[in-house]
Amino acid sequence: MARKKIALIGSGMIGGTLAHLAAMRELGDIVLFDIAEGIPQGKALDIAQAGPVDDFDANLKGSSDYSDIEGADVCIVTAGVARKPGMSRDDLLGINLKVMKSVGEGIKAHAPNAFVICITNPLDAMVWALREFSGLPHNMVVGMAGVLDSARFRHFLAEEFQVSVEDVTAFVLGGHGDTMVPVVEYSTVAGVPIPDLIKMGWSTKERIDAIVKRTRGGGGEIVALLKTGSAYYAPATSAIAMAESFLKDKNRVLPCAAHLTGQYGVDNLYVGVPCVLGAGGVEKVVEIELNAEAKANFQVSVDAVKELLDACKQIDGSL
Ligand code: TXD
Repeated sequence: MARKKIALIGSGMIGGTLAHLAAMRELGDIVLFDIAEGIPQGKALDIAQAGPVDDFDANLKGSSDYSDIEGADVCIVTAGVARKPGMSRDDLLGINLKVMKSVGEGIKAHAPNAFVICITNPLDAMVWALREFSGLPHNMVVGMAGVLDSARFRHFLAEEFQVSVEDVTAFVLGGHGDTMVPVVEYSTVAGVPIPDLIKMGWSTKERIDAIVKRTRGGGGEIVALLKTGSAYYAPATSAIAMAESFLKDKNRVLPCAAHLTGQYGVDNLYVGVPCVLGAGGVEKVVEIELNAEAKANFQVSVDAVKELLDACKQIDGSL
């Protein structure tokens, strides 16, 4: 059986980390693509030279030519400009929309059967635009944000409860970052929901509220510390979990920015919801009954995404 092919469009901090993780896990052969001269080739060679030490077999190629992504099974898109300190995700809109156009056209021409994971910010708008420009089926194009946001939430909760991160699950909905909606009733330690843990004296509502706030600002906290660029280890790890669920048909239930067609009362928008990811891409959207507070917060998120899409349509009349 031929190896799977993974195309990484954008070979910056997240793209390079994705390549390293995909190679170490032997998910397939890897093409690093970038418009920056020499970067994808240099990273491909560097990671390939880790293979003999770490015992992984993967062919890695760096390229600035879309024909090299031909027939890719998975494309992970990080191409664009990363957020700098003081810059909001939305400031990135104009620049990254143009990037999505060229990437979408490249995927359409060379990897129309791929499962596409978009990471570029502002995420919920970029994944929508990328789908439009690529013309791929909606179930095969998703955005990565929820796995990262829920991982941040789980990390902070595990610290709060002094338990292993393995046993903390988090249920998050909505847009990336600022407008994410953690549903605490469905977030648990080994199946015990957070409200019950509060009743048991493991934490307080105030402390959980502070954790939710910190999670929403999790990206900005790292940007402020790094000073140049944004987070990349956890974002790359999160996208690899999604790619792996597709490639191995694992049917993992992961929060993704998915195209909604009426679920949660939303039509024709990409918003973060839990999805079953398998060989068919998004195989199912998990739709739960929301309480009034979560519903209101989710609506804020949906409105923010709508606003971004309107701005995209203003910039590019073809959308
Ligand atoms: O949860 C999430 N979705 C995110 C999103 C979490 C963290 C960071 N997030 C966003 O991912 C971030 O705001 C950026 O929009 C992307 C990529 O972040 P990264 O840290 O990898 O950015 P880099 O290092 O600047 O890499 C971007 C690369 C860089 O090498 C450029 O030369 C390249 O993109 N680039 C392009 N490649 C191909 N084609 C075009 N047109 C292009 N333009 C720039």
